[in-house]
Amino acid sequence: MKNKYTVTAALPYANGPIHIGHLAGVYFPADVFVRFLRRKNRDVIFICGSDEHGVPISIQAKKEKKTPKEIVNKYHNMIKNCFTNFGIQFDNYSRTSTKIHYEISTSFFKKFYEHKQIFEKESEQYYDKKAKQFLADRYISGICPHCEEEDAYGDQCETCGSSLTPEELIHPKSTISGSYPVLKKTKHWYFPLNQYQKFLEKWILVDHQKDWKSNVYGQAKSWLDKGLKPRAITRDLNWGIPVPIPPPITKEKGKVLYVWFEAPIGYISSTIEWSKRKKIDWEPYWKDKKTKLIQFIGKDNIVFHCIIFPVILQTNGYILPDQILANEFLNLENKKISTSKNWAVWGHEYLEDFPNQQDPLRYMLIANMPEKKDNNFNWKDFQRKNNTELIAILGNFVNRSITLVQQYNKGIVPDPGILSIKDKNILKKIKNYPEYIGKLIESYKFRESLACFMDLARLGNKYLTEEEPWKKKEEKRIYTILYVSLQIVGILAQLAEPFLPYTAKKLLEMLRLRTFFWNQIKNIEKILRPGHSLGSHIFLFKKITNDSVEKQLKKLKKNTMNDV
Ligand code: B3M
Ligand code: ZN
Repeated sequence: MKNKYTVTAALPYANGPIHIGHLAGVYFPADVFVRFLRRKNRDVIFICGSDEHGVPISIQAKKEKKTPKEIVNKYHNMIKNCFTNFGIQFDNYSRTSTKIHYEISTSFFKKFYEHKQIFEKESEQYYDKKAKQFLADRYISGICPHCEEEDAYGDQCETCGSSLTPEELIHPKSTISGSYPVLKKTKHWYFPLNQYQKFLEKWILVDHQKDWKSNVYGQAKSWLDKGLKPRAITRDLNWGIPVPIPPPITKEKGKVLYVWFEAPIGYISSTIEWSKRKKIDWEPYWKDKKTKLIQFIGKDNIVFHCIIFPVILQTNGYILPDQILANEFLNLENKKISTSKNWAVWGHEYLEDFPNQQDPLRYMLIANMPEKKDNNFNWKDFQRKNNTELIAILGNFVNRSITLVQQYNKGIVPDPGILSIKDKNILKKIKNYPEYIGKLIESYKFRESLACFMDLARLGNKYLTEEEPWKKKEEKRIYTILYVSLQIVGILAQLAEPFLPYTAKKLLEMLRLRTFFWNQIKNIEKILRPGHSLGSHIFLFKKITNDSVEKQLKKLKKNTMNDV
């Protein structure tokens, strides 16, 4: 039996559409990785879904004057379509409002409760008497004790960046009613994370010091260095999964599971949903020691995936993640992407403005992925990458090769004839690319793997330009050059899919070629055999004009002006 891979991508909050920061940070790298594993014929499932609970949803509902349910329905569908339209191929895209997720997440809670692995504690929290509700940190604002900004939130000051607790705010007020909140006693269930300090230290600091990315490792370590404290896993909110309290405590009302307790369990319930649909056992994907769990997450999700979720997994006999991958942030035109300021490029709007041009954005965002440090998206750069890389290198090489074969040999792959030393070297060299690129993807170096793919296109382009078949007198030599070029086009067609799935499809169609498993490619003597007739020519990319770039820049400016 083949070893299994369970790959998860962070469940996006269904409180707004997907923007380029999400795509570059989590979903494109995860999709590249999974597409590659599938092409290696690995047994892999790719799991995601919408995160439909938590304060971000209630806040958006208030803002849009809608119910939380209406909000999650609206954005769940938008997000799901956006992923589909960008070619992100999840095996299952679920949502945390499903019955199955309620059952699974509450069963985890109940088990902790029954085994006395969680405890109750009373504390004082801010309460809005007017709105008759406890206030989540985000619902409290006040003066920042550090920079004296007026509108700092109860969890963070967006002006100076300090993280805060509501008690630290000077003159706290409720953002719901504007009234001054009072402290009121409330009871919650706590997870004694401190008891798992040793286990986590061994698992993270000893087992994964070398193979985790430094941003993830560093954040996890700093939590451990500070010493873990018990953490509440319930909240006083009226939107969420009700705490499943067995008899003696049924009087507790309005308490829900903390979203960061139940949302990660959503990966499991989404897998179970998939397994029911596919009639395949889900347990080996989460419990077999040989299965690799790989989690792609956002930078601000690190602690939950490195500290809280692993404890939930471990105490229930599940496997622990092998890798947790987070990127840094992507800025837009040198400014922080901000949903509230509408400073973003939204996935669905991009596709309206650039229909059928998924791959240029995938290319741009993979090439500029903020792997080690924050990175920047700007429209001019997008235009440059599309026009001078995708079109001028990849597109140009493919285009020239195919049209020349049509012109000189009726679209039929010619015989190689007599190969020069240079030809032989090139034919040998291109066979190494599947392995080069594969190794980079396997070590999560997505930018480099894409650069390596483009090197292959460059190599082909250079070969054709240097050999100038159109200037050759001897027909046989022309055939040889076209044969060699076509082999390069063939390998490009085989290797493009993880990065540029739409382009790969067009390439394969144009060549009338089927896909091979990644490891087979190097052993195939001739990717395109002499005598094989090619399909008709398709243009791979469209030029991005100055006008369309100006339009995008104007749109950004207008959005922000409207909003302020
Ligand atoms: N919904 C946070 C976010 O969208 C969150 C991730 C949950 S993963 C279980 O940034
Ligand atoms: Zn501040």
